Amino acid sequence: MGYGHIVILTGAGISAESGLGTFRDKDGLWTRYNLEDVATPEGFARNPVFVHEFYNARRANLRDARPNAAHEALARLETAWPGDVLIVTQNVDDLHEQAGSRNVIHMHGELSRIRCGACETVSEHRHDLFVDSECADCGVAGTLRPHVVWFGEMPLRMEEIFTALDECDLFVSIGTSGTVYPAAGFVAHVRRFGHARTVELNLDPSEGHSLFAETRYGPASELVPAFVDELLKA
Ligand code: BJW
Repeated sequence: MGYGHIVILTGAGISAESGLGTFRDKDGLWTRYNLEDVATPEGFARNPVFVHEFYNARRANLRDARPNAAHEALARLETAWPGDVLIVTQNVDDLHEQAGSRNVIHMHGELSRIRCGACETVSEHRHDLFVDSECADCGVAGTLRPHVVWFGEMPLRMEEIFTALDECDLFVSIGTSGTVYPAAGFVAHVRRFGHARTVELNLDPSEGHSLFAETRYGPASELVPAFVDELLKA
């Protein structure tokens, strides 16, 4: 099938087999941490030391993580496909880029970047961050935070994402529980305003599974390469 514009939404499940924990599964991050404490601006204001420790540990895990067969298959698709392939990821890891994907939007930010609250500069930072760390750009101390999107904050590049959703003719959702908006609403948006084939690839049915025209369940490292092979052979 000649899809001109493919949009692929990914979530924590695609990186689970690379050893990065998901949020809501058994043993997920939200079973060990209260999300109000570590993933809201209010939690950061209350206890920045604790939030920095949480993200320092996540950054350390990411240093050892490598892409799995699912990330690699999506990179292969982008290279081989004659039309556009856009990955919109909710993940803050860089495993899509490590696998070779180039057209990636990190709507919830990136673990390897930090942002200064004083000068707004976003810079690469792959090591620990502390409450008294100084901004390399403006020199002010105590203003740096992880460049991630917390609850109550606006996800990044939303205009570009909605334009791509409106234009796409294939929308695939991989490894997300479909519980966090606005990403959880993308499939409904595509069905309402677009014309795309909608496919869910996940370990278990997501919250919005009934909105997808097609669903397949199993580990991403098996489902995604098989799905990409089907697209490339069609
Ligand atoms: C496998 C697998 C394997 C396992 N293979 N699969 C209604 C409308 C709009 C907004 C709201 C609304 N109601 C409430 C809101 C506000 C709120 C929200 O959604 N709350 C809900 C809890 C109800 N949303 C926000 O505040 C967002 N901002 C916002 O809405 O701004 C206003 C706005 C409105 C409208 C348009 C535009 C803007 C911001 C949300 C920020 C989320 N931040 C986090 C943390 C990021 C930093 C960090 O990583 O620390 O993002 S929370 C966390 O959840 C993280 C994830 O990206 C996100 C989604 O999680 P994900 O990826 O789905 O992971 P899991 O663990 O939930 O699921 C894993 C899945 O994988 C499971 O299904 C497994 O089965 C599967 N799996 N192993 C395949 N091997």
